[in-house]
Amino acid sequence: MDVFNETRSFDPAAQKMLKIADKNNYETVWDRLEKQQPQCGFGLLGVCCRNCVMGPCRIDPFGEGPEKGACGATADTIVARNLCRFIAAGAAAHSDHGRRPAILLKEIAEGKNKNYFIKDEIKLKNAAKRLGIEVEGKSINELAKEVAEIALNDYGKQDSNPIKFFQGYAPKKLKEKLSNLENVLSEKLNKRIGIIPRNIDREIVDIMHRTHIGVDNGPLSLVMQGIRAALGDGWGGSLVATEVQDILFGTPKVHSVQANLGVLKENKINIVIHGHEPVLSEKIVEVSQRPELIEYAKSKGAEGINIVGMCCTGNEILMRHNVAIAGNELHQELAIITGAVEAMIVDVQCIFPALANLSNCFHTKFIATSDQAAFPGSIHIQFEEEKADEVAENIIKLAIDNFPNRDKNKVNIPEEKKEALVGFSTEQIVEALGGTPEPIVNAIKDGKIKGIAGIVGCNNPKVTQDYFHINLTKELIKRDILVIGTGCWAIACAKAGLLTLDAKELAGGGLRSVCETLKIPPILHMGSCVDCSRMLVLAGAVADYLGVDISDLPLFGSAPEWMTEKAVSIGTYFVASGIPVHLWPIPPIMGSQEVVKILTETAKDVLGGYFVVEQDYKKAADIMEKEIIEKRKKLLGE
Ligand code: SF4
Ligand code: MSK
Repeated sequence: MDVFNETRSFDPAAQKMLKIADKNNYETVWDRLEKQQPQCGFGLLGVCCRNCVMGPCRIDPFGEGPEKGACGATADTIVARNLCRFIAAGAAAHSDHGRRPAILLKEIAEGKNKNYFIKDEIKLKNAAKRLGIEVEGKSINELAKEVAEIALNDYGKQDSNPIKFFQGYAPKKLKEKLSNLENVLSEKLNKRIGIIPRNIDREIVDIMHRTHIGVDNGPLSLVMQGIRAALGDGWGGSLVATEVQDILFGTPKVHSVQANLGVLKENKINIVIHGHEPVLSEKIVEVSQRPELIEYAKSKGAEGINIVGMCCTGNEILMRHNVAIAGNELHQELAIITGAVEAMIVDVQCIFPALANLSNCFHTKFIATSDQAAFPGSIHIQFEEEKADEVAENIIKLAIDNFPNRDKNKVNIPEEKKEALVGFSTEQIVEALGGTPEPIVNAIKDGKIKGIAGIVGCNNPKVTQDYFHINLTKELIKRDILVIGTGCWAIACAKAGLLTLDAKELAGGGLRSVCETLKIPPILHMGSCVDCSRMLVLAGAVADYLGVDISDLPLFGSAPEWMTEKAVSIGTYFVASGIPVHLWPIPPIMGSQEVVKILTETAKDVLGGYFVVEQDYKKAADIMEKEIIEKRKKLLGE
């Protein structure tokens, strides 16, 4: 038994690969994190400020050192500003992701891009209706152009009206609640407070402006702008990404795929696609199926081409195609260490720059493709939508040409892989329910299901990989709580064999019977990080159906192994939409009692959602279950 590596990862495939890494001195994220210890206490508490060069300043949390920065900023101001910048970066990453498919949709509609076409016309029409576009008598291209223009206008308009995506998709009571809250807080603080997003980009720029030295110093005012930017992500940028990607590449449908490093094939050209945006990965999947490329692969001694995903680009192609997923975030280095990867293709977000050095220990070509993301030591092949087919073909050929360079003595593919039922878009869930949320609502009313938990987020080497994800999920379904989610959590569940109909055996009796009736697993994979918007839309649909606010529903969110700034934005828009959220590890806010109070207490009073931190999965499940039971009782008037 390798106890050391068992504390690093809960996944047997990862444990095996870590052993190989240790033996051969291949450095991984766990090694580098260890070298960072002890980490800076000021940073962990969020009390250091580098927002001007009178600093850096830091506040002594024990009251023995400075209580203020050189400009006079207190710990409350500094923590709130840092939190806002975290949210801004997360919202920017998601929202900028959404911009790309929106531009592409417009170009397709105008006949400027012939490499892509619109796959889901029904989704396009539904989106158009939501956005208030008259659908009758218009061609698909006309509708596509109007939808794309509304999306792009939501990024760039200068008036103060709510963004159209929020107006068209958010449930009625949420809109009313946030609008009232703007008035109440403006009066209370004697200063105008805006919460409803006016423009996806502007709310992010606004944060960067107000967190500049000498602008906004009020913790509540700052946090509210953080909330506004996060709402511009959840009901804006991320939603644009999900909706437009579904229009372009198809709304996911339920199907089965395989998950974990065992999906790499000894006799095939293995290409791992890692990152977040599906615009290139869709092309790679499509082009890799061309007979002439398969023949070319065979001419190099391989049996074919094996495209697999990693992280959220992996989730995007897994949701829409029968493409296996090699792993979640902490698997990215381990995939290379199998020695069987001809090419690791990356775009943006969550990609370790360390992959460049590591791939030098193997024959793997580490190929960067985004103009936004340089990886020193990588091969850069610039992706452009107008040349998508050509770029995809070049990348695949490079991988094929690399196959003869594979060193068979270095190949170690673990056998672990599991079947997973995936593709639970909101549309597929509603279809499984027979076209209305009624069966789920009835199951909650009858007490067969207590409520729903949405789990999101990453891996973080500070937490044993997948341990919290798997155990919390099992604990919740055992307690008759249906679990839905996205991102690296979903991949963790897929690797653990939890995304199957058989997983109902791990569920409580009530949930099991619902799964049997609806023929769904008790744990539903809803997609990538940006697809957290699917959960919002689903929650909104149920709230509107019942005529209540989202905060009245028995829902709870969790990000049990989070690490990215995007996860903070997701958690914040869940909370702002009325869903309480559990987090582990602790976010860097503990240096300000006031900010902690706003996020854990004030938010609960005014939004219905709030944050809670808990390290133990059983205690986290207790907290979630207790709240869900209370909400359910209240909803039923019990
Ligand atoms: Fe220090 Fe204030 Fe500058 Fe921050 S903004 S670094 S607290 S002087
Ligand atoms: S990839 S944001 S580590 S979920 Fe979306 Fe995974 Fe978190 Fe990146």
